[in-house]
Amino acid sequence: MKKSYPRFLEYELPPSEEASALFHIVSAPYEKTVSYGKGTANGPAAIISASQRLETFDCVSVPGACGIFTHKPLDCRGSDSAALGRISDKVGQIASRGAIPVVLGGEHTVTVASAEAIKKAHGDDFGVIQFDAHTDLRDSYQGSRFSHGCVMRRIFSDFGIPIFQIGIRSLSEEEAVFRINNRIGSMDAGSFAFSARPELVLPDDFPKKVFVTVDVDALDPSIMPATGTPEPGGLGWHQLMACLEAISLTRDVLGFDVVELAPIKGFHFPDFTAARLVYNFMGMIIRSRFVKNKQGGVE
Ligand SMILES: [Mn+2]
Repeated sequence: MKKSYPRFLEYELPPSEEASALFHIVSAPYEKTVSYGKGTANGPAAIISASQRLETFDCVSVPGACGIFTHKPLDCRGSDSAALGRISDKVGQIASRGAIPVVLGGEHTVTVASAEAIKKAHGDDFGVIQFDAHTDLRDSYQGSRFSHGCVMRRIFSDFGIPIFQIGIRSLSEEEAVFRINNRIGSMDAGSFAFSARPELVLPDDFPKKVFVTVDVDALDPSIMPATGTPEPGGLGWHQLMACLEAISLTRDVLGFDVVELAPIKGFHFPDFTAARLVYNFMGMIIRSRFVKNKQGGVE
C-alpha cells in the first residue's frame, strides 16, 4: 500500500501494527485562537519529521520496542466542537483499547478533547498534570471559552477533573484567586529557579491515573523559543525530565500530549527537543511499568 503520511521514527524502527502498538501518535494540527505568535498547526509534522533523527535507544532502553503506531493526521478544520470531537473520538478509541495516546498539538485547546475522552474511557480517579508557563484557567479569553487560555478551566470546572500545574510563571489576578479558592496544586517555576533538581511530590490524594499535558512553553525560552507565548524563567531540560520520571513512577500515565510548538523555519533544534521529549517520556512510562509490576502495582 502506498504510504500517504510520515510516521514517528519510521526511518529507524520497523512499522508497528495498529492493534499491537502501545503508543499511538495522534497529530492534531488545531490552531484557532492563537493570541500572540502563530504556527502551532505546523507542530505535529515538525515533531514527526525531527523524530527521524532520534536514536532508538534513549540511553536506557528502546522505547520504540513496545510499538509506536502513527495515525493519519486529524482534520482539525471546521468549528471548535467538530474539530475537538474528532480528536476526542480518536483518543477515546485508543484509550479504551488500553493503548497510550500521544497527541501532538496544535494549540493547547486539544487537551480538552483528550482529557474528556480519557475520563470517559477510564472512569474516575483521574487527573491531569499540566506543564505550562501559564495557568490557562480563564473562563473565557478573547471571546472564546475554547481559547488555549481556558484549557485547564474547561478540564477542571466543566469536567470536574483534578489538575496539578508545573512551571507556571504567568497568570492573571483572577486566575491566581481561582487557584487559591479551588486549592489547585502546583509547583511553579520559582521552585525550580534555585535548585537544579527540586523533587516533585504530587499530593497523596491526587488521582493515580493521569493524563500529562506538556505545553512546550513550560521549558525556558532559551531552549524552547519556538512557541507562541514564551515567558522567561522556565524549566531546564533535566528538570522537566526529572518531573516526568517522578510522575511515571508514582502514577499511571494513561496518555500525554505535547502542544504549542510553533516551528521556526530553518531552526530545527526546538522541533527535535519536542521529539526527544515525546520519546524519552515513552521510555519512562514503559520502564515504570516494570518497576510497578515488581512492586505489585502502584495501588
Ligand atoms: Mn498552555
